[in-house]
Amino acid sequence: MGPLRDQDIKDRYRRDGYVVVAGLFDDADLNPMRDFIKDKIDRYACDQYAEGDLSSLHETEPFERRYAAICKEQGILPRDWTFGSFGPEFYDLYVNPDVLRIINVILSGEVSVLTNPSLRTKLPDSPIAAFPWHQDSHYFDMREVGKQEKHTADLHIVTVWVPLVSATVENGCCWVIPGSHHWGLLDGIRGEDRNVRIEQDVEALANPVPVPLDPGGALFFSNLCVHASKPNRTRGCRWSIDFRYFPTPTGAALDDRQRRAAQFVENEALRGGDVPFPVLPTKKRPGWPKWETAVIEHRARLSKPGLSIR
Ligand SMILES: O=C(O)CCC(=O)C(=O)O
Repeated sequence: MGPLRDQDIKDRYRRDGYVVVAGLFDDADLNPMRDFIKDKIDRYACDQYAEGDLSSLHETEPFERRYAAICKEQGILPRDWTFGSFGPEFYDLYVNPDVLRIINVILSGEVSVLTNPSLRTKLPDSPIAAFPWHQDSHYFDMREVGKQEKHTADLHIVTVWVPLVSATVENGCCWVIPGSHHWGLLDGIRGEDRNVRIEQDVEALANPVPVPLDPGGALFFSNLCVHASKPNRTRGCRWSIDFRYFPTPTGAALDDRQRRAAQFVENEALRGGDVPFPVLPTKKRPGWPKWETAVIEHRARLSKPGLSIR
């Protein structure tokens, strides 16, 4: 099958609430991200080794295995990547012309990027890195455990999910329910494990499908698309990164409700130390140095000790 035409992408996304685009990236686009990860893990291993908390650097392990081997030896299963996700490699991904071409097809208008990506380690057999059925709106709307709020039901936000190693059913690729974005924003609850889950049995409503994906491909899905991921049953990490685009709050095409929701999303991001920036139209986009300065200044104003830049 040849590459998808823009109209196919639009039609599939409208019908299913997601679209898979294979062959979007070259390795040259993804390697800076992998190098960023490798560097952080190397530094972590060296520090832990120097402190006597690791018996070996595990440096002969391949990219997929090294962090898993370190965590296994240390008996830890971190849910999240805690080594930062800010730098030119991330900026370049957010403004990648091929990604933005697809975003323009499915979101259109004035678009900003949310710059707090999830860099996912997805460690072997980690129960907490398997994500129960949810819609991404739940994560925007309910920051705290036990809270039930709905702010973004009428706003269209697009997640871009990018594998850095092959994502397979065995290592816990994403699963989606085609057409579920037509169900509206369902009730969800944020649990003590910080994961949000839809409590009703969505698998009884329609057929979930797995989305295995090789590096180079990307899964684009709507904030209302019901999706999940299952545990990783292999010995390696399932590395991936996902990030999100939303309508720029000042965009001319938004109605009042959408503008309030877009402003809510932007404010929450700012509160967390991130500085979303416009990506479309391109003339409104800041370059890396300008955005870097904005982030450094913003984080200094918030002066939260945990918000290190690198
Ligand atoms: O990467 C995963 O395993 C889950 C991703 C997900 O649920 C999301 O991006 O909202």
